[in-house]
Amino acid sequence: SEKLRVPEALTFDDVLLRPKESRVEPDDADVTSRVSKNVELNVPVLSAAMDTVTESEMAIEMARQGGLGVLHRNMDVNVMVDEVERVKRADELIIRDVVTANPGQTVREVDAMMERRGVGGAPVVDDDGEVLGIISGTDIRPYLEVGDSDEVREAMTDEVITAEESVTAREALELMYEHKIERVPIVDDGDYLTGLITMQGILQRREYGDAVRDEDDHLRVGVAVGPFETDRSVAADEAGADVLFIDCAHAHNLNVIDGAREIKESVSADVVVGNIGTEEAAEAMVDFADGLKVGIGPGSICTTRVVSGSGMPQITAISQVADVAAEHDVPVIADGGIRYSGDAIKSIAAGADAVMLGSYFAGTDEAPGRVITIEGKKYKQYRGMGSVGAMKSGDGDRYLKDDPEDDEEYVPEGVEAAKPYKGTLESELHQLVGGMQSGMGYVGAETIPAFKERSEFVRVSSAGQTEGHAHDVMITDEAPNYSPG
Ligand code: RVP
Repeated sequence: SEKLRVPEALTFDDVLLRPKESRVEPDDADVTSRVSKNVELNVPVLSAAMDTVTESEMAIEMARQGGLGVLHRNMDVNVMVDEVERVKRADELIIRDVVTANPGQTVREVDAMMERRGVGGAPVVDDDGEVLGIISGTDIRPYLEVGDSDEVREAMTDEVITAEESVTAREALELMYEHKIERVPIVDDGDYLTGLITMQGILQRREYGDAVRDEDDHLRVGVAVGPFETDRSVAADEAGADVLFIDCAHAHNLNVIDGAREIKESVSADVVVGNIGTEEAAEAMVDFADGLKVGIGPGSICTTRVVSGSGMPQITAISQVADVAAEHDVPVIADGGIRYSGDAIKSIAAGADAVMLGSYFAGTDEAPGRVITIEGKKYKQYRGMGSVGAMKSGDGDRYLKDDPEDDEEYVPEGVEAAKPYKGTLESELHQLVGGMQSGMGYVGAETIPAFKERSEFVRVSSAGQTEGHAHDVMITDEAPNYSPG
């Protein structure tokens, strides 16, 4: 029958990268890439928009490490705005929420206040915010010995070194060295306080040399929005979101595309549309999308394929979408099903520019949720956004249902689960990216674009698959990047 003449579709375990002549050492492989037309990443990795994976804590750490966190949308719009602002405020060069002292306070009061707020010094301002001086623990100490009636105005340093808004980190640091100070108040042209730069803040930023920042030097963040949530999209955009992700299990739905188009017209942030898994779906949105996200059913907690009987194995899905996207210079994100670093780099070989992971990061400290102990082993909760639990605690229109209160109404396409506790995101990412760089070394490509060009797949049999895993041994020590599936 015609109907049974079906094309084959492949996934991660069906293929391997063909090793090629190389002079590329993994450490030298450059993994800079793009997530959308206007947003570059230093590490081509995103954390999934799931309520057990990405809130501000995860997003902050992802951006610091060079990737991008995508905030989930199981939260009210005002909470989402707060979360975006939290990411934007983290690692700020100029601190806005400055602890200040008043000239009439006693040194003892200021000492207690600085202790409570965890700062080592404070600009002294009058009631209008004009900078009169600066006071630090060093200024206070001798006064504390004498008595507690001394006023800040006597103890403070009144020749304050200040800078303007436009100051760079380097200039601020030079001022600090030159004047042997640790804090530089930022003032406007009337000498009114607008912020503060600290030595500690600058040094902390230096630790994150790979951090991904926007034009204003704030960490970048992605936000998931429903295809019909124009209001949420506008709010996220205004709060400073860099990329909006239309969050939909089947974006090749004409209503969804209409909604996504409307959102794209209402915001200035990039808009990534997904998920899709075919050429035709890509064709239907390349004209307006700033990025395409691929994945119909590959997720570890996803049951879409068994529940609906529909889906597309991920390697085929990525390459189909990428063929179309590349012609229009639209970046592609491979979302779901990545268990090992090898799967991630195979995704790039198939044509993706970046990868999105849920399960891989769900066990880290930065993921929301508590560590639970089951039979002496530590776990963190991890659930599909189409699971009953997640749908009940959100508006759940990724997997459209009528009455959110009625359990029986749900036809879930996801499960609720747990992942072994993993420690820091930084160490997980180190393994993931290190493995991807190894893949680039085996193929002999020094950059992501070169790797996409040069990589080739070979087809693997089930015998080949078995050979690829640890076999015929009893594993005695856990490897940081491998556990037998
Ligand atoms: P994984 O990394 O394999 O855990 O997959 C994560 C991805 O699974 C998410 O980014 C999302 O696309 C998809 N997902 C999330 N919830 C569900 C579901 O309930 N079916 N699927």
